[in-house]
Amino acid sequence: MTEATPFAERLADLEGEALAALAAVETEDALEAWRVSYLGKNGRLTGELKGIGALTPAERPQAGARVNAIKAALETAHGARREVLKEAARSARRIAEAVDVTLPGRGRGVGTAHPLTRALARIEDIFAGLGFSVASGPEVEDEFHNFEALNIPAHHPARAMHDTFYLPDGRLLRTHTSTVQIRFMEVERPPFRIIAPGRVYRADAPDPTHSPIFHQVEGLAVGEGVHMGHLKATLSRFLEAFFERPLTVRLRPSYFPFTEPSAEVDIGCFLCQGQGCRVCKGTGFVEVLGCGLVHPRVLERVGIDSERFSGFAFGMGVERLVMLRDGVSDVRLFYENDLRFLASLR
Ligand code: 2NM
Repeated sequence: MTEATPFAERLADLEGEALAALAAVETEDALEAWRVSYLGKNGRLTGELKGIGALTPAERPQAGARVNAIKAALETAHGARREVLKEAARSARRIAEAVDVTLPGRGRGVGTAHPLTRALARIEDIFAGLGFSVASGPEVEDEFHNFEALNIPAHHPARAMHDTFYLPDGRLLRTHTSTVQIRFMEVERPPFRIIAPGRVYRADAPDPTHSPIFHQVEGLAVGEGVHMGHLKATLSRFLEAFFERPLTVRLRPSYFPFTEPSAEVDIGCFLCQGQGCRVCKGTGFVEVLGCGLVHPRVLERVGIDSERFSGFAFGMGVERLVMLRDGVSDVRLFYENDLRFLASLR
């Protein structure tokens, strides 16, 4: 039998069509659909195998052999196509997962201390250079250490509920760190020089210049013959070191219950060189802290002989000093944890 029978021709067409379709298969799903369509139980080639029964007995062996040969060829082609697709998938994954080792790394942000923490450390350093050591004490206090011992009488406006946070048991959150100095003087004898840095609390509504929590550094030096000259020299040295420039320092008479005499300390405005600007409100001077000679009653209250000893004291707001030095216009920025602000300060 040399002439192609219709059956043989159909088989040849089927094989050609199957191989062409296989070459167009691009996905694993399409490959499986192809296998089911040609080689599956109800597939086209299986259908031809069943059709052999309709041929004459003489034609059957050759036709059967032909179907089996095509089946083997299609199976081989299917296996080869599967390998091609798998390799293409592997290759695509390699490209997708490739690491470009030439890319610059993502920088790790390096943390720093909070600007107020840095300012406190700087202030402590400067005063250490002037012979002061650091004292500390509790933030929850009693009325004696916060008011009475400081010569602030029972009905003084500073004691009012609207200025002071009281606890239900009558204790309070310290409104200044003078409490620490009272506690220090209760147990130590002069001469001494100390500063008391720390958090203080006042029942103020927050605004650009008020925060219910802020930081103070109060100072105290007690000895024989301590006078206003020592006070002014100490504060001038401190202020010029802190602001890192020569300054005009002015003491202006004032009043505090715990010092006599008392003074406000002004510095010549370094923004306008005394010409008058928004910061100094046209006066040429900016108030930076309060000070005075410790009231004899305060010394006597803690058992220090005010005939023999005298002392100077001062108190400053740390936020206020940093705001002036670094041009910060709102005290609340220190507590909002906005890194754009915090990292912008030196
Ligand atoms: C200030 C102003 C003036 C002060 C007084 C004392 C103490 F405890 F010795 F009496 N400590 N700090 C004082 C004096 C504080 O702050 C504006």
